[in-house]
Amino acid sequence: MAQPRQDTQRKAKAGDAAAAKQKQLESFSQGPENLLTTNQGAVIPDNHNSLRAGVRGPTLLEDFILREKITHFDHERIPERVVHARGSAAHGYFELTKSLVEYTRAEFLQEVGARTPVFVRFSTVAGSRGSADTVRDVRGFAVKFYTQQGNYDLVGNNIPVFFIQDAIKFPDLIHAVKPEPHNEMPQAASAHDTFWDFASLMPETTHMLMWAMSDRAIPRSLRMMEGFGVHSFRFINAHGVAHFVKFHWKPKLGKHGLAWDEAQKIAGKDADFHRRDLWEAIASGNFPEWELGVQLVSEKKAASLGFDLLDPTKLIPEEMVPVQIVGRMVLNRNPDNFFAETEQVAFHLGHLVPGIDFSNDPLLQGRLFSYTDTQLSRLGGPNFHEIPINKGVCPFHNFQRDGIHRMTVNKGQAAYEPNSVASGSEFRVDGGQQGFQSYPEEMESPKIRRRSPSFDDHFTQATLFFNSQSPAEREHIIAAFQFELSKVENPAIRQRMVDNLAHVDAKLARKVAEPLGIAAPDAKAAAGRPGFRDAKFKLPLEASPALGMEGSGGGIQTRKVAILVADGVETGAMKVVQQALQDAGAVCKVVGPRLGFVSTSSGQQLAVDHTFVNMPSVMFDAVLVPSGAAHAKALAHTGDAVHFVLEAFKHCKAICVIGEGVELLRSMGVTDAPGAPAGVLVGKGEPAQRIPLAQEFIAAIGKHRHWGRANVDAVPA
Ligand code: HDE
Repeated sequence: MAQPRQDTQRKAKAGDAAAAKQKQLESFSQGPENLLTTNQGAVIPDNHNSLRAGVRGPTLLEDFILREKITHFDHERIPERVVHARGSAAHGYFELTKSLVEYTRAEFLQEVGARTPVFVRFSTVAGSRGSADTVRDVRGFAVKFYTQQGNYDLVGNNIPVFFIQDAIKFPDLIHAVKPEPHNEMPQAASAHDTFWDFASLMPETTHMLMWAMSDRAIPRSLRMMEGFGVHSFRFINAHGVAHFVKFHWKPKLGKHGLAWDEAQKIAGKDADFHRRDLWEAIASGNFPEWELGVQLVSEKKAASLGFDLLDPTKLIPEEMVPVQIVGRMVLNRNPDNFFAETEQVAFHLGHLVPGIDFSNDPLLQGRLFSYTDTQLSRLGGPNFHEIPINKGVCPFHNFQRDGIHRMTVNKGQAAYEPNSVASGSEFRVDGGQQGFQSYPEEMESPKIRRRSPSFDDHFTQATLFFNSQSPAEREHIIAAFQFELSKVENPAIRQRMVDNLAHVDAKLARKVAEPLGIAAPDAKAAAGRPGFRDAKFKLPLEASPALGMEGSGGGIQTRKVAILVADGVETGAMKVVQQALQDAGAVCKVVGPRLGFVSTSSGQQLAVDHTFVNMPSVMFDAVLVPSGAAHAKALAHTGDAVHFVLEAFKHCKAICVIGEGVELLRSMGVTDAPGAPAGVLVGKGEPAQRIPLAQEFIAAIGKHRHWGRANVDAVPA
């Protein structure tokens, strides 16, 4: 008979678990050593020619080698995820830095220093597998913890709220945002009629729309975005006492977004921008790291928040309930095989461990059904837990048997419980108190299809979010609404949307409406439409600074700096600045007119990493233009080089020019006169000035972007 899990096994060290997981995955990825064979092991004599009747004759049906190869190829695609199809993932570990013993009995959250292996998959939501990384969209942030009590999945997003309050609206939301069904356009974009039609008819989407139109939806890097569990979950401690908990991942590198124009250009120049960035950072030993934070709320406090924490369109402002940091997550290993790991990983909110439980959030409850169900069609049957990336590191036993793709060879006569014929003497193998215990919440209520009135406020937190942004971030939100709605062909939809926005902020709505060829926003018209609710629950704060991103710091670690060069470049000052940048963790690349070398002013050769065309400015965070008269003149006469700097200027990036490099700025109409635009540094390059210039440049890059920079709209890049 199957044995209950042994305590000793559960207490195995987390390090062993990580090694076991690694071994499990390695054994999966081993291939034939030197000879190609069929899947049955027959050595293939010739992998270039099929079996034919004569050198110019027809191919023979008996060529089992050809048939096996092509048959396997014909079937090597599986259905992509219905949402979150495009993803990138990495292995790593979670380390507890503060014990949560007071709140939960989950074993991996007890002992400070305990490490649990993790696999994390980031994703966009709407696009297909091959779509671009930098589209405007929510990002998935799904973490699988391989704990000694079983796998625990925290399947979250990079935005702490959601579009809808009830799972029954999810298929409608996704049908609206996906490419339109008659022509399958547009790909990976919400800027089209059906999305905004749905959104404008469902005012509960408003808070999430504010986030989706903010820079959160175009992250600079997956390594520079926050993650959220979104729903309220429950922690339950060893005494059965429960607290609501909201999960937060806080990136060490700060939270940063791209410029919208830049995001669109990157989508064409390097559709794998985020995937490459994550891969390269890990491959170069710059392991991304997040802190895990929790907001803990007692049942009593939950009742006094002023909004309902079961409503997934609401967040709990950090100023009301502080986020306590309890651990850190480090991603330190790239996958060995994209399909085997990133594609086949199966997340599910129902992968829980004792001590963590659900709440009655109606969106969460609906997700519980969906995730296993979708794997059945995506991964082809009920045995996907046996795929190495999904397999737990602790033993598991039950009497579930057989089915398509079953790998385990279960032995013995009994596949039922209770039984008396298996090797053990027990009749039952229930785990009792050591097993998963649901929170014994009292329930006696009528069956009903109705929203709670406590879900009726659709605007207060949308306003809070808007008020919490810096002036530049607000402008970005306005511009994003304008862009998206300008792509909506039906003016009635545009009108309905701005009417709704008038309930968030009158000025916001007015500005959004300005270029859209519609009437001024009409808050009253919005309020008269079906589905409109505006209960306006009072919040004890006007703004929550934690909701903005500008100035979130994080240093210049892994930031990419382009050093623009042409023949005649003077490298004395350049090398000092470059060294200082590299010492601070930045990655510098020399970008020139051609690959190979340029000659320096002293007749040396300087290696060129990229050309102005193959690695344009949107791939970099900052630009350095060294001195050298001939070089500066050549750059100023090279359209691609001028465009490079103009574009970096327009995207508000830090720019440092040395000596004659200023020619390039002048050719763009930007001068070095006092009051030069924010984040544009001009140095003469004399020896005593080099280090201070480098330091100023590092500080300017550390600000991420100089969003307030004047006159960027006038720049034709
Ligand atoms: Fe998902 N979601 N979702 N979702 N979700 C899926 O599961 C679903 C929701 C999230 O990297 C699917 O395996 C429903 C919220 C992430 O593999 C599917 C509802 C949040 C991922 C599914 C939601 C998420 C998914 C598609 C409303 C943030 C990618 C493939 C009730 C808290 C996981 C799959 C990965 C994936 C259903 C809403 C996050 C179809 C029905 C809210 C990060 O099962």
